[in-house]
Amino acid sequence: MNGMGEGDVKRDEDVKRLIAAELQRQQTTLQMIPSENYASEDVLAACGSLLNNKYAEGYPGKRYYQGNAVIDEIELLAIERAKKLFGAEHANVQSHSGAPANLAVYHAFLNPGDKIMALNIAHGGHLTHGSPVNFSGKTYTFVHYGVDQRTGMLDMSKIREIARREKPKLIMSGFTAYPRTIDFKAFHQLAEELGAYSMADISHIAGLIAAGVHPSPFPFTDIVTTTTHKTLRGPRGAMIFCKENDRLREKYRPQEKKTMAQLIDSAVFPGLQGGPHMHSIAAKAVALQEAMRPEFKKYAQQIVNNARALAETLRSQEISLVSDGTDNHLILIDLLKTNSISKPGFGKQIAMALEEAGIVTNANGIPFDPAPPFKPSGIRLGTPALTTRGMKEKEMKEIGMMIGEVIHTFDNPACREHIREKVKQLCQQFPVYVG
Ligand code: DSN
Repeated sequence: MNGMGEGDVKRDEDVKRLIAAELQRQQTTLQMIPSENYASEDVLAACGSLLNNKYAEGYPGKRYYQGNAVIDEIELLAIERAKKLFGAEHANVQSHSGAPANLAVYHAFLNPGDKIMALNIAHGGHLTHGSPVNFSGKTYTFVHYGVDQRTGMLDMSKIREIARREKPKLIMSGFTAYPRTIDFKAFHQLAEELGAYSMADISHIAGLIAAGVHPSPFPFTDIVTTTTHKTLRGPRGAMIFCKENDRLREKYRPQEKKTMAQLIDSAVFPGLQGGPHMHSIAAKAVALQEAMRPEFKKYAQQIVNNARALAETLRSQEISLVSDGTDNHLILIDLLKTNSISKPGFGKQIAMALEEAGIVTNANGIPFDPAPPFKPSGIRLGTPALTTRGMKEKEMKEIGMMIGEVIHTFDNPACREHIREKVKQLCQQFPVYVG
């Protein structure tokens, strides 16, 4: 390109080769990490576009730099589509990722030391929901609820009991490893009763909510955060939604002139971030429009149908599942209660064995896991990416049988070779990124 010099050709070839190798990996193995997906070619094109080049600190119509007329249109389009898709009152589309989105919310509404109630990380919460090693746990006072030990599910009566005792300022729902339906309304009602903010981090299930296959928190929840690249199938990034008006202003900030929306926007910029990533915002706009199409509703319903079919197959092979099944896109295998393993701390080894067979999942803690987080006793897996490839219940049954075989023959690595072959054949039948 003119004016750019010859550059380091070797380095360019290195990265090209590695991207080609990753493409092959994504094409020839089963991507079953529930937070991953295959974004469309249009999303990837926007992500890799020249919008990368533009700085645009500020918000549409109020930028610090010149040259942002087109950029304003792009951001407004993304905002409008985000609000329309979810039925939200206000959307901020600048957040770079899920962790900073949550940080921005805490920063907007809380003071250091304020109390937040969220799901225990070991029971399916996220790092930013109060892990002691994360900014959230270091800055705010977290009280955690857990799932019921017998059912593996949330028990709202216990959650109410903790909340009434602890009186948090913000009550959080939305999780990263919870396979069941979330009663967002019950969480919001509890927050209303206690004069707390309600917040839902819907990163994992945003696509399911957009498509109406999981109940939505939007009609009532004060603040909602989501990443854009999981079930929503967009680019890496995040969005923050809120109500226009702060129902708790009198209680917490009687002198405050700003609306909730203004508090969120200024917490994102200039509070936390500098220039927005406009290539990513454009890609969010593309993904949001894709999610409005009727095909996306079918896709999201199929994700759930596939997860159910997979869960049934796993159970039929005596593989124990946390909560005994799933209502959404993910499944959590309990290796401790699976007879052929029955020992704590085997998640990583099983995840590695599955990867050798071409099935990519992640080791994950299970509720009440006696093993430490780096050596957990569970496997988390899900169906969003396989469903994007066009796989249906029939393939889920085949894959469930293969997963069962890897787990039950864990001590015999030779068994994985023929499964790897089957996986390759299955992947050939459902090609991805070939256009
Ligand atoms: N890493 C994401 C997940 O896998 O759920 C959450 O940030």
